[in-house]
Amino acid sequence: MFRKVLVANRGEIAVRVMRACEELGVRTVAVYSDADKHAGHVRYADEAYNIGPARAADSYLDQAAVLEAAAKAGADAIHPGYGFLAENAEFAQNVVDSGFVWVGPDPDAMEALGEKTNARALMQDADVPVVPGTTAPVSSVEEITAVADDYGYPVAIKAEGGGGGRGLKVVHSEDEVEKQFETAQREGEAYFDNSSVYVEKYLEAPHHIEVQILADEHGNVRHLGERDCSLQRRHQKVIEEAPSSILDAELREKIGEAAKRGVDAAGYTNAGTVEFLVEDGEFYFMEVNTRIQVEHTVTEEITGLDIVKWQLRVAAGEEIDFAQDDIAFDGHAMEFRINAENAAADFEPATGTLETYDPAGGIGVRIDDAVRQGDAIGGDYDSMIAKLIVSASDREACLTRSERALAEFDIEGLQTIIPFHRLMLTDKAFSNSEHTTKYLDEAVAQERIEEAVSQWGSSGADEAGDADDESEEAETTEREFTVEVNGKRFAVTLEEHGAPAIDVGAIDADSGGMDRPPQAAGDDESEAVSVEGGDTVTAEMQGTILSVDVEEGEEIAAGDVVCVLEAMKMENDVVTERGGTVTDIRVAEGDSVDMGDVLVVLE
Ligand code: MV4
Repeated sequence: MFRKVLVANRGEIAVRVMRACEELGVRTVAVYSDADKHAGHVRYADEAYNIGPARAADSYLDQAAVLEAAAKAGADAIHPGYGFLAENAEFAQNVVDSGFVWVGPDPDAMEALGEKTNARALMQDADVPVVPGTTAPVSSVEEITAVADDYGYPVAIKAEGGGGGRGLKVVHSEDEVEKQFETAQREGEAYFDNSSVYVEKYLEAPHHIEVQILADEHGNVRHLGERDCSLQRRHQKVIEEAPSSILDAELREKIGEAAKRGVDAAGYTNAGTVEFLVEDGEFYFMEVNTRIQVEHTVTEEITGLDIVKWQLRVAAGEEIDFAQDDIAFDGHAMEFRINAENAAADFEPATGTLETYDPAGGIGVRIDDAVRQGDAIGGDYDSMIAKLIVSASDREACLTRSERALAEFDIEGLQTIIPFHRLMLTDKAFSNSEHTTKYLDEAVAQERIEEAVSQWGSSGADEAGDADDESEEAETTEREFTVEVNGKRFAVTLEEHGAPAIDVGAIDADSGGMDRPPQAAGDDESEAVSVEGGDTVTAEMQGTILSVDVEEGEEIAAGDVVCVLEAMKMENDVVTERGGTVTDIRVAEGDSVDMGDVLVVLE
């Protein structure tokens, strides 16, 4: 086993990986951006290195800085978590070439599966059903209409480098083909630097079923069962569960074996997920995610296996010590992403301070998080505060226990998605497992969401920043300080005897005495989008412009969507708070923007 592992990530997944290291007797190294000096993963690690001198949101993507920290720390392996560099085959190869072990699949397998038509061809050759369509990029309108002639409309045009819904265009009739073909190519170029597209028959109401697999370097491949991730909003998973209610034992066995055949053919090692669309009892390969996923937890709960520990063991060359038949699926588990989002306002990200953070507990409840009360939320990174994972003997018991756990979960100071989860637990389609991937986007009424938020929403969401009212005279003068020496972090405790409490200004009573970085404190801005100087719309976070939805000279009204900003895999509608005439558009599709950048000027 390794001696020391660097985790090239932040937040709950970094802590999740470090917990596995701890149990394996492996020392842990964190990297952090300036915005994250006091973040949970930094607090958890044995040592931590600053890699974020410039643009905070980009720090975790700075390959050279990560490798330099690993060398300084004397780490022998790098775990990428999910997001950031996790599916970057080139980085994986750089890690290996720099003499570290990559805790993930072979870089060549990552590359082979990252190209979608390549993955489709590979799966088809391995006898894994794929959605009918092309297994090579298309270069003409005729190739697209040919697919439609064979299988009928609608068809989907997808970007070769795509995934997560970006670069996906649905075509309902022949006269739309040319326009959507061009749009898909343009989007592929803008988001993935690759204008190649391919075509599939479009399934209208599929379930999203994904199979967890684990493979070692000795030729052993296992599947750890499936997860149902059909409850999604605009391609963002909201609730995930295992097992899926729509598979019977026979289909489960078939889809599990197909996933194993597919990754085996790709020479895959480590953990991974094979995504399928399932419709009318048939399953079709969609894509492979070559990383640990957010929702791996529900599989761990029903199998009793620690997937992250197995990632580390397999990467260290150990052999899987259980047979496929040894894996039992026990009970039912659901994961609820606890996002800082106002579901009633189109799920816009909420920012503020965790005035109260009191997670659920008790039997069947697991919390994966990296925050504590007093932390500032929002702005720099994605909006996930924590994951609540509930397990019970069967789905019905799991639903009941989830209601209990979500009612217990107390977050004050900013709005969260908890009211929406509680609504789903009372929802007939969800509780009967009738929901498909279309359900959230098309069939949940806005009034029901608004009602849920007013019934169960957080208080104090609009009063963030009044921490002064709550600060009291500290009884002890012992305080923790963080010292950074040559880019390495040390915790220091200072005690001053017989002196009054040190006045630390903005620090609130519950924050444990640790100051927070000013750029991460959302205490003067509880809205996701701000209008500064009364006539500009600015970016509230660093990201990429997916689309510009207004034109110069256009009259727009308060609440109109100005553009769509992608940050950390989230698509965010940027809305204007006041109406006016668009006089200047400062960004275009595909542009990178920083927090505070002006997007559009109004008059
Ligand atoms: C599809 C599809 C139906 N038919 N492909 C969305 C994410 C991207 N990875 C692929 N996606 C889809 N591809 C065919 N041929 C429906 C979707 C889809 C979807 C898939 C999984 C979960 C949620 C979804 C929501 C909308 C569309």
